[in-house]
Amino acid sequence: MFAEVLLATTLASAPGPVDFQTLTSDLAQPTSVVAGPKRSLLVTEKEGRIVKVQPNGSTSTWFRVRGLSTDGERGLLSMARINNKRFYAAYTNTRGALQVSRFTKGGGERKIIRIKHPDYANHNGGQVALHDGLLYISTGDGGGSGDPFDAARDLKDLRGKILRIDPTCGKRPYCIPASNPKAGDRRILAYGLRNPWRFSIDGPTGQMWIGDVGQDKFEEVDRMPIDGRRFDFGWSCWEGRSRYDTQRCAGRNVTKPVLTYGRSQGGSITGGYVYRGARITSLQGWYVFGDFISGDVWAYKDGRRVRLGQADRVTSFGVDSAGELLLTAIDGTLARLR
Ligand SMILES: [Ca+2]
Repeated sequence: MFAEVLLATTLASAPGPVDFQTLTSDLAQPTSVVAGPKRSLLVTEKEGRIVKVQPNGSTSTWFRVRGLSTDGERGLLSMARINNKRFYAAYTNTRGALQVSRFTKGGGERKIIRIKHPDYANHNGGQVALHDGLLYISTGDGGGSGDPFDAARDLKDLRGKILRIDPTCGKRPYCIPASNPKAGDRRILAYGLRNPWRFSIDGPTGQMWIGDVGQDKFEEVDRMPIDGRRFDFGWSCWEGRSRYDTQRCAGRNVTKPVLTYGRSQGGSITGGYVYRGARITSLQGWYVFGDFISGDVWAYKDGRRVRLGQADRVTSFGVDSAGELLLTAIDGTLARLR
């Protein structure tokens, strides 16, 4: 009896469909959204513009990142706000490298770190996130197909990774946090990734959630604590829970994905956020993510996945100043989940 009540309660608490309320559809290939000054939102566009969106949906140019390449998957890929004037951004420079810089509105660009990526326009990673003063950066495996440089497992190569650095370090562009892994290249927090286009850090649990875009068969969500241990997520030995290149498996201690899905459900994962807002009670504590190809948006928690709705060509999720979720789509839409 008690178990049945518990089960019923658990099932009843699953989130139902959510609405995607369009705030504006005037954007040009938006790639990410963050909370802006006051109640505004800041949206990065692929071509380098950062757009300020007011609560009433009106838009204005807030900043322009220059000197980037925009072919294929390249462009201005994400930003992390420091305050009303300063922010970090990740973009591909004119040589194709992933450049992470600190910008000051009305001021200059302070280059923090650059990861070379000259061969292919795809798999640039490109998420930046600021958490407890440290900067987290995702990088792709170098592009092409099948990890051609065998970069993802290589701890001497910064591609196919998530890095953590301290970006405020006196005269140096950055330094290595004392809490980072002790062995090898200490900047590397996670490896064995293919194209971790979007990741997020859930403050209350101290977990990082990574959406890693798959090769031919499987999209995946990975998860790790950000306590300074380094995790290997398997690429390109594994694609999801399936062996991909058996020549690249030796000596690895791989952490399996939290969830995977195949081509019947999508073809390019867009990682999201654990919902910590107040407005959608049933969604609290669920990880929300989507798929760029199928347009499905799902929520995941404790082994369960439910579909929330449809958002075609979703490029990113974001969180506003109240903790509510947003999404951007490549057709120019910024929408609020509610
Ligand atoms: Ca993996």
